[in-house]
Amino acid sequence: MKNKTLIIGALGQLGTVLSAQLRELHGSDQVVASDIHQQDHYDGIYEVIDATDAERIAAVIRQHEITEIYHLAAILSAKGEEQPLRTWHINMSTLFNVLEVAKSEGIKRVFFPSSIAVFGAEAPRLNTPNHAYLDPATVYGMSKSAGELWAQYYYDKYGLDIRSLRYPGVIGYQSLPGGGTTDYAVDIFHHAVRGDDYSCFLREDATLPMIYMDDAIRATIELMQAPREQISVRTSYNLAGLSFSPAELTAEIQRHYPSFSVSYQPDHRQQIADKWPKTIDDSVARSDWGWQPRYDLTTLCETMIAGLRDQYHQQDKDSLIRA
Ligand code: AKB
Repeated sequence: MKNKTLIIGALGQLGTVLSAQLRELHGSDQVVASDIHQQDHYDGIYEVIDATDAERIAAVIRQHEITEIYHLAAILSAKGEEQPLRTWHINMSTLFNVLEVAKSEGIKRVFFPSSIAVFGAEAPRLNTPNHAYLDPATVYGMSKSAGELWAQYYYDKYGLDIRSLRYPGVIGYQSLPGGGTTDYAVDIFHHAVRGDDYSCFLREDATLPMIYMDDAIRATIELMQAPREQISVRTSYNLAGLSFSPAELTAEIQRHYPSFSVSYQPDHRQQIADKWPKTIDDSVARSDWGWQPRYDLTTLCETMIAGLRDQYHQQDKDSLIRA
């Protein structure tokens, strides 16, 4: 039987690109994208799902005979701190809904994204190992680390084939991140390509783990396609792409835009970044299912700039046509 996939949170930063990629891989009729907002012009099958509503998830699963779920909906690190209890409630209730519905509807495989936010002050900040002590300092990180344990629990207790990655900051031109500590690394490109200066909310030396979108999507699909016996981690796999500081990223962008100027006004997000790893050891993912990133800082910058230039160029053309 063919897989039929449901993506929850398909309009988010990762979901936008993952949905398109899965449609390309499996065919548009095999992928159901969903999010909380109504979409009038969506390029594929689309359903409105508020993931706090378990009944609605179950109804869509039955209607489309779904066999596999990617549950991407969550409130991220920086935004989550504005309303801690609401963040906990949304991140956990949506996960429980997916786990319970997956169990009762006999879903074959579930993907649950975790994050480097699960690490806190007690984990080594350099080459942070997969099995480091977890003491997250944000509600988002707490919800991801609790979620990882629930993933393990559903696997052990009910045999649910749930798989997970601890994403670093994801950088892509196709979609915007919303409410994360690593968002600066996308914003900065938009400013550079538009010819604007940029004010960075992290310190210039705030090195963090990041990954280019194509690598993040490929890792997700490779993990989901790996044979079951190759998956030794049922909490979540560390995933590394590259690591850099805002100053290093700025210098690389300035090779393309020499007059691009960045100032640094660290805010509350710097305190979150201060507790996160600088570099990640993803050797378990590499040895279990062959993970290997492809993008370094040079290729990431070239690809981001080319993608955004095209996008802004197209927008300018569209607005000329409308005028
Ligand atoms: C965030 O900054 O909150 C996210 C993440 C690293 O999980 N991008």
